[in-house]
Amino acid sequence: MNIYQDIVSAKNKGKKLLAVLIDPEKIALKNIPTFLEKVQLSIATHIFVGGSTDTNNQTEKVVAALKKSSSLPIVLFPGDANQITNKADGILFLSLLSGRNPEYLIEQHIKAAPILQKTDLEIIPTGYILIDGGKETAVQKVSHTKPISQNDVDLIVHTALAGQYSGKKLMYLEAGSGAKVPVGQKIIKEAAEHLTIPLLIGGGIKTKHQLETAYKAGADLVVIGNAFENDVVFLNELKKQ
Ligand code: 1GP
Repeated sequence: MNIYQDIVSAKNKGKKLLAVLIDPEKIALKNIPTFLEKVQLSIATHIFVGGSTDTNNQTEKVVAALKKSSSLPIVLFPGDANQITNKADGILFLSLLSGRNPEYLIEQHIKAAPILQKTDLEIIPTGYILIDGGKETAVQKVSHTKPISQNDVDLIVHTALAGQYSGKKLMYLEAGSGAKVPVGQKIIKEAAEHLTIPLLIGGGIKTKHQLETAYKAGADLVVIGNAFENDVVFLNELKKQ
């Protein structure tokens, strides 16, 4: 499995990708097999696992359960270095580029380095840009950083470009989990036009229309968490043809 190369190939072919985000703090282990059955029937291409916090250290157990019943790549999307487990296939090594908190720009990475060195995880350097989604989100609270306004398109694009120039292999524009307003079309379009690396969009996407709008604007991979947790009907609407 080469997660990154597969994302790049999909981008080059114009094939859109969808990640189902599972928050280990929210999913009950016993519900995983049934949930995964629906995921496998859908157009989802990846499973991301992570949350801003994992107080009860559920990540490893959840990943192990997912691995048992799914053939999709399982990618860690960790809020901090404690959420790393070798049982997954890869990890988004995230830098919170919209913020100015060294903890999420380099400190957590230093803590993670010796752990990662002992794993076989595919490490994917990813720029992470928090964009105002109309409510204070967990990332904002935990990271003590402010999101960039949706009106500040230039700042978002310049931040993303700076990330690409410093070697990030993916760029994730995030409105925050449960955002009222997802990342806007204009932002996605501008970012996609300026970047050459794959573009990930997430936060507050709850309908097929919003998903298609994000793809049309230029998202290569969309991440959906809350809407699938709360509403399996939506997941069923995204059945493979
Ligand atoms: C959060 O972008 C992801 O980090 C997904 O957000 O849970 O709102 O879909 P939702």
